[in-house]
Amino acid sequence: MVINRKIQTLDEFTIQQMRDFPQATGELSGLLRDIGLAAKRVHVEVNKAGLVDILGDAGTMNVQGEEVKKLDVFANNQFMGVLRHGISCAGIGSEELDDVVIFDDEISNQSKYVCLFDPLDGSSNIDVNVSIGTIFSIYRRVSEKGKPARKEDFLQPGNKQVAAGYVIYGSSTMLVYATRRGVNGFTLDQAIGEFTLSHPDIKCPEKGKIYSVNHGNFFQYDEKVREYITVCQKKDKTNGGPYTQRYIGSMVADVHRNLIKGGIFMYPGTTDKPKGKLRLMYECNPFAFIVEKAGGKATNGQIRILDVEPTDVHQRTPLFIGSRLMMDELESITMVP
Ligand code: AHM
Ligand code: MG
Repeated sequence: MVINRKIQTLDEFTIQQMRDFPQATGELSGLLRDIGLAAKRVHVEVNKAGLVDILGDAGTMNVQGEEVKKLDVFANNQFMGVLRHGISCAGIGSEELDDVVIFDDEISNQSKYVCLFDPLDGSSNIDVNVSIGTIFSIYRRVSEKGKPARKEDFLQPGNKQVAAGYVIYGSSTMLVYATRRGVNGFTLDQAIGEFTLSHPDIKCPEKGKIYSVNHGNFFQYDEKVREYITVCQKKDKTNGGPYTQRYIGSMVADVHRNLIKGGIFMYPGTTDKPKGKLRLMYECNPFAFIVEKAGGKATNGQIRILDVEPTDVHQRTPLFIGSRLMMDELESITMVP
């Protein structure tokens, strides 16, 4: 086996970034390392999802008489576990849990950060072998250090994120994260069990040819959104087209592809669900932070996603996100009064 020693692992990379920043305490690197560890454990389970009983309902028994955890419950427990036992996180919010969990122990109360995550997004795709992912978002707490974290630490607008990222369990497993210094992607090298830097300094192309939306809801979207989708369908060689429609139904995979290739992803409000389906804190804010840091844009149809003031950790929002010039065109149609 040839080992490429020039390739940096996730740990080496975050430590290198820390060395460039003498004031850094290493807590953020620790947090990312913890997330990387949980991601590796989830990767192992995702890869054997078809072989074991893990698709069953939570609480059922497998043939050995052991309790079977659904994969999304397993993922939630892994992420919560590493963050609880690490030294950098004072509490978590998860799409899987009704309320935030404040760790409230001596070490956690001294921690600088709180973390929100969707442990397994796109989980309806698990049993059909389609890519799924984990999405995470990190905030510096606003409450007093030394005491337990508080609800207001979690209810901060997305523009206060310190870092955000996602893991995609796809044809390979990748971890992509953004800080204010940029966006970097790491592919899991299964030979050494480490995430290694494969996509340094990711930039979202300023335009692309892909639009991603659930066409099944077309007649439930408002008139302006329908008009934009029709513009996408009518693109030809004379005006930057033709466009391709790609919609996996797994946001991590859809937005990851558009981030790399250029494109736009939309989950608009519908007549049945005016706020759409996606969650502001677990899905939209982290992706808005990543895509903006890569040069793209993200809105709720009216304002920047990152400027939405949250009132509930589970709140939903319409989402439009992607390449800058494609977002500009969308806005020129949908934001006209
Ligand atoms: P989940 O958090 O329950 O998995 O739902 C979120 C997922 C996204 O990954 C995806 O973009 C969307 O739901 C698809 O929804 P729909 O089937 O309504 O198009
Ligand atoms: Mg989700």
